[in-house]
Amino acid sequence: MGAMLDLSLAPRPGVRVPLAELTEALARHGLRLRGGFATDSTVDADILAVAPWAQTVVLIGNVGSELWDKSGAEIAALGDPDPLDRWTRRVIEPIASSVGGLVLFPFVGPPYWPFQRWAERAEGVRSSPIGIQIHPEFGLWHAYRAAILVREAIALPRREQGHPCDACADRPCLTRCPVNAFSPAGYDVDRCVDHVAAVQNESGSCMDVGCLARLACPIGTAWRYRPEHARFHMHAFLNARMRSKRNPSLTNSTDDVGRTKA
Ligand code: B12
Ligand code: SF4
Ligand code: SF4
Repeated sequence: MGAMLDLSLAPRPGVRVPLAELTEALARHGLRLRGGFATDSTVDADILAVAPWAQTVVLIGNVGSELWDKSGAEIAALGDPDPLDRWTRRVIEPIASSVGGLVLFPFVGPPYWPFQRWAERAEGVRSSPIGIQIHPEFGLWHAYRAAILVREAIALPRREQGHPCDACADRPCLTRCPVNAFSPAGYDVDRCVDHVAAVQNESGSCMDVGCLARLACPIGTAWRYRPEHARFHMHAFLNARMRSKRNPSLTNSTDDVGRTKA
C-alpha cells in the first residue's frame, strides 16, 4: 500500500476539490476519475438523505487492466475474503477525507447504491444487452469502485456518447455463452455459476480467460482484461456466489452508510 495521500494542497480560489491532484492520486493506484454529476433533489432523495449538503457526486473507477498493473499484487496479497473491496476502502477513504467528502461503495448492500444509473448520468455510458454498461472506447472492460459526495458544485465535463450496441446487428454477446445464461428473461446467475465452476480447470474456459460473452464483444478489444486479471475477477465472482449459496442470509455490511431503497 502506498503512503497516505496528501491532497491538502493550497486551495485555489473557488476550487476546493483539486481535480488535477485527485486524478493524479487515483492514477498512482490504477484508478480513474469517471466523471460526476450535480445532485438533483427530485431524483437523489437517497443520496441527500445521507448527505444533505452534497452538491456533486464524483465517480471513481478503473478501465482495462490499469488497476491490475498498478495494484494487482497488493490486492492479491490481501487474500480472501473480498480483497478488492478491502483494498478499495483502504485507498479511497483517505482520498475522500482529503477532499472533505463522504465515500459510498458499489459493493455495500443490499440495498445497493445505483452505480450504473449514476454512471449513465456521469459519463453517458449505456446498458449493454448483458447488463454491464458499455463505453464507446473501453467497451465492457471497465468498472466503478466508489463515489465521493462533495459539498462543492464542481463542473465536471459530461461527454455525450454514442451507444455502440445500436450499430451491432449480430449481438454476439448474447449468443456466445456456452450455457445461454443470457435470455430475454435476463441473466441466469445460477446457470452461469454452475458452468464456471464445472469447467474451471479447462483451458479456454470462462475461469481461464474471462466471461466468453463479454469477450465476444467487438468494442474496446484493446482494453480487454489480461488473463491473470480476468481470472482474479472470475475467482472473486465464484467465491462470492459460493459463499452466498452456502449461506443465503450473508450480505455485505451496510454499516458505513445505511440507506433506504430509492
Ligand atoms: C448485485 C450485483 C451483481 C449480482 C447480480 C446481477 C443481476 N442478477 O442482475 C451478480 C453477483 C451475479 C453480479 C455479477 C457480475 N457483475 Co455485478 N453488480 C452487482 C451490484 C453490486 C448491484 C447491482 C444492483 O442491484 N444495483 C441496484 C440497482 C437499483 O442499480 P441501477 O444502477 O439502478 O440498475 C442497473 C443494474 O440493475 C443493471 N443490470 C440489470 N441487469 C443486469 C445484469 C448484469 C449481469 C449486470 C452486471 C447489471 C445489470 O441495469 C440497471 C440500469 O443500468 C453492482 C454494483 C452497484 N452498486 O450497482 C455490480 C455491477 C453491476 N456488477 C458489475 C460486474 C462487472 C459484474 C460481473 C461482470 C463481475 C465479473 N465477474 O467480472 C458479473 C457478471 C457475471 C459474469 N458473467 O461475468 C459491474 C458492472 C460495471 C459496468 N461496466 O457496468 C458493477 C457496476 C460493479 C462495479 N464494481 O462496477 N453482479
Ligand atoms: S456485442 Fe454488440 S450488442 Fe453486445 S455489448 Fe458488444 S456492441 Fe453491444
Ligand atoms: S461467465 Fe461464462 S457461463 Fe457465465 S455468462 Fe459469461 S460466458 Fe456464460
